[in-house]
Amino acid sequence: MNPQTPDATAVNTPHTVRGACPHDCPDTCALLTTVVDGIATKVQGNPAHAHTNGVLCTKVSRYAERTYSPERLLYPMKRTGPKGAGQFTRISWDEALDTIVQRLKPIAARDAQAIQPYSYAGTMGQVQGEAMAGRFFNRLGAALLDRTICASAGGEGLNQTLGGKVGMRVEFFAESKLILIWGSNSIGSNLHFWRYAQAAKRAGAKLICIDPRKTETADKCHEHIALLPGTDAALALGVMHELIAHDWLDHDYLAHHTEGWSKLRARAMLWNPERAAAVCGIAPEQIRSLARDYGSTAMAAEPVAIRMNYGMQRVKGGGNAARAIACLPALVGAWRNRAGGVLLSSSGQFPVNKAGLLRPDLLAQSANSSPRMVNMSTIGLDLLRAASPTFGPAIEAMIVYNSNPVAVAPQSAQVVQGFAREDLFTVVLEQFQTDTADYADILLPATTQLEHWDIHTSYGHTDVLLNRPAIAPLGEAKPNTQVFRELAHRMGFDDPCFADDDEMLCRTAFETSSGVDFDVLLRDGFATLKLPDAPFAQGHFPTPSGKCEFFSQRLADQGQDGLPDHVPNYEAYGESTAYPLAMISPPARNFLNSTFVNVTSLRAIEGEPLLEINAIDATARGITHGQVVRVFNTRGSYHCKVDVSQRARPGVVHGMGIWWRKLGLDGTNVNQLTSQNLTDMGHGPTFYDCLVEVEPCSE
Ligand SMILES: Nc1nc2c(c(=O)[nH]1)N[C@H]1C(S)=C(S)[C@@H](COP(=O)(O)OP(=O)(O)OC[C@H]3O[C@@H](n4cnc5c(=O)[nH]c(N)nc54)[C@H](O)[C@@H]3O)O[C@H]1N2
Ligand SMILES: Nc1nc2c(c(=O)[nH]1)N[C@H]1C(S)=C(S)[C@@H](COP(=O)(O)OP(=O)(O)OC[C@H]3O[C@@H](n4cnc5c(=O)[nH]c(N)nc54)[C@H](O)[C@@H]3O)O[C@H]1N2
Ligand SMILES: [Mo]
Repeated sequence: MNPQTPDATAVNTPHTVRGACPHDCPDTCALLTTVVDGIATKVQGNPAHAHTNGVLCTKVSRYAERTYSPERLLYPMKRTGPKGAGQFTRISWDEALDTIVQRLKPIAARDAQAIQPYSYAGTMGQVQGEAMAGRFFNRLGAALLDRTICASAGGEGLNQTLGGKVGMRVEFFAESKLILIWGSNSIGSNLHFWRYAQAAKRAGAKLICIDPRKTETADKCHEHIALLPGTDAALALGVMHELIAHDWLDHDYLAHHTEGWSKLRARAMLWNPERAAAVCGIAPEQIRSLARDYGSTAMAAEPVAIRMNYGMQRVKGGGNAARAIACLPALVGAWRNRAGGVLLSSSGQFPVNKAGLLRPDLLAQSANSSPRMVNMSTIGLDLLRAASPTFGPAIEAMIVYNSNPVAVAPQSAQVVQGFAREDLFTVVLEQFQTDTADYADILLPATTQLEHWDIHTSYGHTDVLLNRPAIAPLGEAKPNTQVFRELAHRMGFDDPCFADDDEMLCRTAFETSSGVDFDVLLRDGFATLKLPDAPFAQGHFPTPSGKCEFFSQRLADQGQDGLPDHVPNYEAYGESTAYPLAMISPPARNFLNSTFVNVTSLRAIEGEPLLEINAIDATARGITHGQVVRVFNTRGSYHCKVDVSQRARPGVVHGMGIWWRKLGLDGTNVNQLTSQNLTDMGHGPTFYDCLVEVEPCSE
């Protein structure tokens, strides 16, 4: 039975509409929205979708509350007060779009590269993400955006080792005998993976969590290795040393399916457990024990699996860390079993028709066929940069959608200074009046996932999901696609692709030859990619050599180390007396990056911006539980409440993310402290490579 009709919004009887969770999370859940008289009354997980299993996280089960929030932006507005003050007045769509075009046209006539799009993963949808926006900016010849803020170091590390964002299928973790949960707070950030891990645990698997923070996930694992931030490659090399020393190796797999084994072997032999442990700030026995578990389980022909997440790659050596960890399964032949190997991201497995969606060919019709690329992780620096022969023109216009850079980009003081520039023209497409929206000249109301079409891939499983609109757009909100369609029309861009509607864009995302059947998506809401169970059992890695590349010739050709190594943090623990604490700023469970911070019921659970600190570090500073503290370094200072907690190891503090600045205690958030230094690979941000000091607040 199919309760859906092609135009669900026109039906007045109660019905359910199949959709997809749009958020930046590996789980990409299938949603069922109940609609009564055109109002979404309930958002649930679709029980028919195996990975979702009918269960949503607390955040997304509040999606209707978020959608109907009285704070939703419902009309276009223009700024009436100073930048950042958040004072706006309602205008018509015509006035808003005409103003934008009048401002963009003269800039484009001089040099369209001065127009900077800025977007990330407010929605992960292929359509409301970059589809029509990409076409618009390509045709315009605007600057490109290097989309590095989340995963580029780990992604590049994986690419250089396995050949892409590929790996184990998530469902097979349920059959593993040993699971290393590495740099991942699965219960907080990847709940639907945790279900598979628990099934494995019930069947006798051992779970080991590798994370500086004693997370709720660490609480539920058999062991927890609380290493110092930015030391994961040292740990992985220490484990390799022990695997070699005890000959817990799959020599046949090494000989046939890996590249550079003798070189890696020599590198690993430099990392005995004592040396690695000293770098990681843990006991050598923890490394020996981890290697014994990993090596002996694999040698007993039992499956050993690693669930990495992006936690370990937000430091200088993030790419090397991901590489070192991704090498481990090949040493012991873990890939031979479908329940063995590693999963960081599955997104590389989806054959998305990016060229059809984004139409890079339109660049040829623009004034710049190869525009400059600006790194989103250094937007503070770049907004403050003057015109120069190397950079090109200063940034004159910012068009922000699906992102909240004023809150999420590093070194916020500079980001704020950049957005506050009087000569910068800023357009923000948003559902809510975020910190970034406060700096808009023109603020445009965006639809939510309940109000628009989209199609989704996932980075945690291998299903495609279709999202149909369940309700009509609220107020005058428009999908991102519609805004760019109308801007294209006003700019005089007449390529027929600008007339494609959203359902057509959904159909474009997967070509018929991809094996993804749109009729199945229309019927079920999801479709599973056809993939082998154990992709690398016989090698066949998508690398240039077809092997797991311990040694990467491509890296060596770039003048980099061809082998993974421990690359110390820019701001390594123990190297500064003024700033002796290493700060990480991991996600809060009830927020998603800075999304949901304004949902009252979720903010109530998180309470206030928090810094977790160990009792030893607190006592040494005269800090007591619940007190307001000042966290500071050379880049700035941030006030928050202190949680004297066992979750923090001595020497490491956790500034839980990512609050809206204006909802914080002093109008800042944790990114006031982070730097714009970049990772070894992928030009990524180094949010967790950050030394600070903490003191009690006098007032
Ligand atoms: N509830 C919730 N879910 C989310 C998000 C959210 O904000 N809230 N964010 C989403 C996003 S954007 C992403 S990219 C994904 C994945 O986002 P991730 O940030 O990877 O997700 P987590 O698994 O929460 O966090 C990573 C873990 O890494 C740990 N960590 C920090 N530094 C290090 C280190 O140097 N080494 C090691 N081994 N561990 C370290 C942190 O303490 C944390 O527990 O999750 C998504 N899911
Ligand atoms: N200190 C620190 N900083 C971090 C991190 C950290 O761990 N620590 N994590 C980093 C990571 S992993 C990431 S991915 C980034 C995340 O950075 P962002 O991708 O910017 O994520 P959000 O903060 O969730 O902001 C997304 C915004 O998009 C809006 N949005 C959602 N759907 C739509 C839509 O359909 N249309 C429009 N126009 N808008 C929409 C939402 O309302 C929200 O305000 O932050 C990074 N920043
Ligand atoms: Mo992310």
